[in-house]
Amino acid sequence: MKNKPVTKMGFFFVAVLLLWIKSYLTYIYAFDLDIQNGIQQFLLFFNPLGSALLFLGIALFAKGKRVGIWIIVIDFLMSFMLYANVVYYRSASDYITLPTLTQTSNFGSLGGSIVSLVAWHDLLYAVDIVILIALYVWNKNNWTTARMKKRKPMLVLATAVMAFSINLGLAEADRPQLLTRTFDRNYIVKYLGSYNFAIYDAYQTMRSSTQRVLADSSDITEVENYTKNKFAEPNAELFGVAKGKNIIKIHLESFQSFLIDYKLHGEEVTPFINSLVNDESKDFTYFDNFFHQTAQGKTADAELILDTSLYPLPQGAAFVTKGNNSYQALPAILKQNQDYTSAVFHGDNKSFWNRDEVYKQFGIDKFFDSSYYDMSEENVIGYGLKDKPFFSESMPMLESLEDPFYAHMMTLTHHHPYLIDPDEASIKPAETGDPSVDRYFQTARYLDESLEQFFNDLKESGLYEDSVIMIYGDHYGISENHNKAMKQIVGEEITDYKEKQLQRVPFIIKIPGVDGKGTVHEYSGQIDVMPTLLHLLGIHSQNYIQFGTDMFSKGHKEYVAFWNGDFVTPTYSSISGKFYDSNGEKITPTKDMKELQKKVRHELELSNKVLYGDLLRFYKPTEKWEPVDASKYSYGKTNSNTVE
Ligand code: GP9
Ligand code: MN
Repeated sequence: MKNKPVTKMGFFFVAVLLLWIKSYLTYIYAFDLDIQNGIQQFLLFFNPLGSALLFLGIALFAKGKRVGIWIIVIDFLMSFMLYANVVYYRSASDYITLPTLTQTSNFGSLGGSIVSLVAWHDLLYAVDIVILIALYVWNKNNWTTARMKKRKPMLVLATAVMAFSINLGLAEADRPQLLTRTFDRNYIVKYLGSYNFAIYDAYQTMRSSTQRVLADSSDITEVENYTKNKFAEPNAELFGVAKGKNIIKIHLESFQSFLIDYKLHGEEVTPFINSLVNDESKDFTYFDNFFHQTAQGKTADAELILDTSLYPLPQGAAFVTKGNNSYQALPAILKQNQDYTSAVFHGDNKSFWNRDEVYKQFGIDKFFDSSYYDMSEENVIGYGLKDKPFFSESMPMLESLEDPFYAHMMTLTHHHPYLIDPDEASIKPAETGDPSVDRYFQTARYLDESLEQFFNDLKESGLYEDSVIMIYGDHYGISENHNKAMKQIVGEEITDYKEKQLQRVPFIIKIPGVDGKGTVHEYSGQIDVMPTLLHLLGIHSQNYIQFGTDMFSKGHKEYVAFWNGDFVTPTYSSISGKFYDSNGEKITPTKDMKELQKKVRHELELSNKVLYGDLLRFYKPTEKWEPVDASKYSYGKTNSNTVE
């Protein structure tokens, strides 16, 4: 029987089909992509098609029989990239990015073990290429030497673009702002595939390195002058009171201050947090005019602001786009000044928000990510580990840290869309008819209960008494898309002014040996936390590049700036360029107000410059400051999680 020869186009479609199947099987078997719904399932299957059509399609422009060679070469390159990711993933549970390729330390640590990471059955990754080569050899003699008519490859590329648009559209519907907010490599691979991820990564890296190349050491001088001038002298009574004390910093996910003392169905929503705020033992100080200052990077921005006293970037998360910058962050400063050990506890994948990269630059010694916790089904909801098992499983790890430590406990359950198992909900939902607003109170109650449980455990372990305990809300939980429901919750129209007022999050602190001040009404924001802590520990902060000021200082600056140039003060606010008095009435700005507006914008610009230009690499804050060596750190339970 005589076989019909395979045409060039036939050959192309076989290649597309094989690459498509191979990629899909790889996604399923080699990566742990945490597929949660039908759309994600479909996209995972669908996304290699667009990439295969696009890249292999380029080969169709070649002349004559070379079409076949080019298809094989491109197919080989794509397969090689896919396979390299598979091998890297086996060791790092992460995908290769350009910065990881250039950090020799990363691949250095992989080098020795690379042999142990490959297996004989990996040859299956080459099966399709062998098939293609065989097909090519058998059929090429039947192919013409002429170039194909442009119409065909153009049609293929147009189909590829269409497939990609459908892919991106569905991905955005399931996960809004997938590309602009730059959350997690895992998400991009899940939604768009590993080939598109590589392009996205290359684009981000190139953009970032141009900004970096254009900066030079003189750029930091203007910033230094500005922050030194803004600096507020420490409060002499409190300077150094917490020197060498353990610090336990608790992140309340999506917790807005309006929850405090709020009553739903006649019940307090967060009775435990309320008891700290209205503290009778007078241990705690609560700042009720404290604002979150985060932008698109949400949680990651809150972490950035609190640990570096820099503003978030207007686009994307600096944790991701500036994850390889040099930083002079709190963990490293505490280590270098008072030999602190730093640790982050969080029941989510370590690569979320690029934490496993940026934490190295912060000098964070240990990162207890989801690989350290029991992530079985009953323990997990929404994004990750439920807060109650999170806190209880964290206890032994917390106790294992060497003193003094700076420990950051990051909760997660009280996160949009505020899912909770019915048997764990101890308060009825609100009744606005907007499901996420209604459930917001239930997960807040759950968080409150988990915090009480953690406090009891801390007391039992003996860690409570002598530690600084600091609690903060990371960002809003109810966005302006829910203003209709929020009107019912707070009992008034959510105007632009009111919306800004709702950006308050709690800041609550206990300093051992110091009486709490009850509720303090001073205006402050997340940017002020780092200098405040440094001064409590007896470390002068004026030499570090910081945009905030010590909240306990008499010279504390009472304006809170937001990434877009808005700001609030105790007497007036500026929102989208308009000015309001403290009753929310529009006012004509005075000269002073306009001046502050200018100053705020300038301040934000300087902070952005630091991040865009990676300017801290040029700056030596103190004589003995040693730049952080990222190669000393690695995270995740499978790796050695130590710094020494
Ligand atoms: C995920 C968690 C949530 O690890 O930090 O991030 P968010 O969506 O709040 O930025
Ligand atoms: Mn968050």
